[in-house]
Amino acid sequence: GKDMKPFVVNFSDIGIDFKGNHIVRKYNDIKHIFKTTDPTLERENPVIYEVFEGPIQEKEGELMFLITILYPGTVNGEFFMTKGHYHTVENTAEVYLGLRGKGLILCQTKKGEFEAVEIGPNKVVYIPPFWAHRTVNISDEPLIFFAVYPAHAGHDYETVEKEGFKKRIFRGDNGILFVEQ
Ligand code: M6P
Ligand code: ZN
Repeated sequence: GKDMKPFVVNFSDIGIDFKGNHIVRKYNDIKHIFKTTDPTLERENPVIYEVFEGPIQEKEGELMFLITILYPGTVNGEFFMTKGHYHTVENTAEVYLGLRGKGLILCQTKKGEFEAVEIGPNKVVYIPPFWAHRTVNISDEPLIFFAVYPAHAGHDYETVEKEGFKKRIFRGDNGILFVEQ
């Protein structure tokens, strides 16, 4: 806002003096997004991903920025992934910059268009307005990326929960498998 001054966030200080919001999603919080369930994961309830949001107000004119760490693993072969969302203010875009690991961003529109694009170091992904987005870690290391979007965009999880994404991503014998939901 008007009273803000330029500032720097050192994401290598995460856990030490990080000032923003820290969101942690564990397996049991999000297990319904996967095709199958895994009793071992239910018991151990590992962190699937965590998000460190910049200390930014969710209002028009501001830009929210964050770092996401999506851990490696599968639920019976289906790679760990984020819940995924449309923006509540649908006419808002988002940019991702890959920092570590390798993943896919699944994108789809309410009209039924679907695209999967790669994310990783040196890759910037542009998600246009009106496209839902979900991130999948297809590597064996944590997938870490930076994201920025208009701070007033909001998260619409309901539509994705109702309709799902067109495709699910599984570990295959030689690479990855796209499975129609
Ligand atoms: C990215 C951004 C965030 C989002 C996070 C986790 O970093 O798109 O806005 O919160 O991924 O994804 P989700 O909110 O769908 O669980
Ligand atoms: Zn978003």
